[in-house]
Amino acid sequence: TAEVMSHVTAHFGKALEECREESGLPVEVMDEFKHFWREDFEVVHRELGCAIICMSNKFELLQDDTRIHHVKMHDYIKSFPNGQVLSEKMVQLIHNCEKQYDDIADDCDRVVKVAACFKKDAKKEGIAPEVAMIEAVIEKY
Ligand code: BOM
Repeated sequence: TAEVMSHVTAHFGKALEECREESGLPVEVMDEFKHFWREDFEVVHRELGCAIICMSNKFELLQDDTRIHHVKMHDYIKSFPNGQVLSEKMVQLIHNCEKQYDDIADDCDRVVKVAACFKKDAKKEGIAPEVAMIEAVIEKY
């Protein structure tokens, strides 16, 4: 659900600070990770892909091939309130997007494509949070 996704985003987003430098993502492009879900935020910058890889690595959510580690992603999402109702759907959506962009060799370029696809599909499925929902839980993390 969007409520659960707001918790996951609030927690995951904290790692952006640690990844700002090495990813080269300018503050002007994205100052806080919650804006990922804004209606008018375009998920297009290669550096955002690099940042998502770096952030995911902080929580060991990726395999060596930079695709999601299904078991670890499940466990991560399940660690949030009501996480079990979102984890399967979320892994499914991400994996489905990974399959569509498997031919892109550059990891950052591929991951930003996967992330944009995930955002679009999450909205379609009604599990994309409003930024206000993320703001409401961000202080918990
Ligand atoms: O192929 C690697 C894909 C990496 C995962 C991309 C998922 C989308 C990240 C952007 C949105 C994040 C919101 C919540 C945290 C997800 C772990």
